[in-house]
Amino acid sequence: MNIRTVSTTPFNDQKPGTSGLRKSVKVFQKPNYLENFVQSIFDTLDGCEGQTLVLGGDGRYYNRQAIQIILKMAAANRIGRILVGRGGILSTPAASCIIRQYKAFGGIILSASHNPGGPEGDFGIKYNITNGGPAPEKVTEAIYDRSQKINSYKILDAPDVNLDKLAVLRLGEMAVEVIDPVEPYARLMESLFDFDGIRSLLSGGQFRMCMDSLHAVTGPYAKEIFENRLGAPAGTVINGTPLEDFGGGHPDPNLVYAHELVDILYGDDAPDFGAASDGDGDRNMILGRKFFVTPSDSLAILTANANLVPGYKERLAGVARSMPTSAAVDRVADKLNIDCYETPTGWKFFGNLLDAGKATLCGEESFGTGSDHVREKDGLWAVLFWLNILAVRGESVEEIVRSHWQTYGRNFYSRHDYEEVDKERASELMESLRDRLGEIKNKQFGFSQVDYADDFSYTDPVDGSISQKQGIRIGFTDGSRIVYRLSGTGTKGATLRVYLESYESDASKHDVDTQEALKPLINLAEEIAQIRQFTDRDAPTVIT
Ligand code: VG1
Ligand code: CO
Repeated sequence: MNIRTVSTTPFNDQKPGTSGLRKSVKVFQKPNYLENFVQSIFDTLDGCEGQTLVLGGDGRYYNRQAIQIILKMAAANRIGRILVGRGGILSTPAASCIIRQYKAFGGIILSASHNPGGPEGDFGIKYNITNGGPAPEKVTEAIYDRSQKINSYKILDAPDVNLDKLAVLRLGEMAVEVIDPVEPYARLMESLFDFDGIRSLLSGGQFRMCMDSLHAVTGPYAKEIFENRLGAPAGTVINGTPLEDFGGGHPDPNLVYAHELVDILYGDDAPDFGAASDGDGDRNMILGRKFFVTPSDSLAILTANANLVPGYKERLAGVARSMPTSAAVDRVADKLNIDCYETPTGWKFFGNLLDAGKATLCGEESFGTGSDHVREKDGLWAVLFWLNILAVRGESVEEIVRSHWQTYGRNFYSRHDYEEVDKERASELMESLRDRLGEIKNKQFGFSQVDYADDFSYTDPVDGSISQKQGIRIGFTDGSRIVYRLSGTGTKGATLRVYLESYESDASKHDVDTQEALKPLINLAEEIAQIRQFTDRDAPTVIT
């Protein structure tokens, strides 16, 4: 078989964002676009020749074509072996799990996560390192630098590989193993949770759950785990067949986009427990009967109850949360007397803390929770963690959350997103805030006295690397907080995220609607940043 060297020229927009390179499918279909980025990855990886890589994606449109291209390029770049999920499928946490189990050199994951799919939707690609986690910034920057100088790529002339049958094949000199995408992951879950206890809960006929896979990658995983291994009735998993366009929806597990599940959990005769996951399976939403658990609370509750779960009993070294995530978990860490780390947004910042054994559980306000079992956030893992707690405590989701608030107080929390706003105006809004930080620092707004105002900068406690400009935060003396940052995953215009948080210790005031409780802060966020003026919007596009 013939290895071809194809000449090419750089694309100036291949800088990875919060989680890899994300663009519309149309951009990825441009001649050489995918190839340039993939060659830049291979060129950047020192010593990848002869090594094993893991490859798979969330099954969205263009997944199969991209996999064929990447396989042929890997063979031409002298990779030794590729483990690819059957059908080209691997959820992001399963890819992380497989990289670790097989001690692979790294992996390439194809996903645009919660962004819509299909020919008019988005596509994405990211590289994960040996620990199974997203490449840190120094690697993504090196890949980008390379992409700006690239002048050729290598590809093997060969027929497409059959991805639909488990097999060990050859592609030129390289081995291709088509592996079961579910089994290694399901086995890992069995090692962490009390499957017997959860099985009694799910098959006892009393307790009912509904898992919405939103036509995305977790369908086969959820069916195998909940229905086959844990005995939940058939039909527990809805929208469980991965579709290339996710049935036309946003595979984003929140109250807005997972509306079918929300209708079921808020309807008559609602089940006891509901959950949803996103496009690539790393996010989760947890619902009780007519009750929503915020992701920030979920992290705090998992931490507070970790001793009830076999895989975590008496072994929490510390916890970590992204900066915009609420401080609910900080209060639990305080009580447990363990460290709590605050990192920039994006799972790549947890990698070092997990590797060094400084953090055991991690979470983000954006419906992401996970632990040191892999190096990605993990949607089904969070669902199983909740089921394990429910099986042991025998209380409802709502009872568990309310008693948590009783003990620790409640952190009211919401995120307001302004999607697809003008890029330049959004940057101007951020610049204007940055310019005024000194002046905002000592200000009094009505009853609210500013405690601190800064642009979040993070120094990694393990390797000392510094990440600056990670979001403007304004904290008030009563513990409430506003954070502004621009999304690094969107593909159209800019997305402004405004994160709002206030704290209430008095349990008699915990029943207030979140948006109501945050009203003064929402008004303040507008007053300080002039969001309407800069975005030309009267209201956020999505509130979570
Ligand atoms: C968003 C979330 C962030 C998450 C990232 C990737 O990033 O805010 O918390 O880690 O998506 O999640 P941004 O830059 O748009 O705010 V996923 O499920 O896309 O891998
Ligand atoms: Co995701």
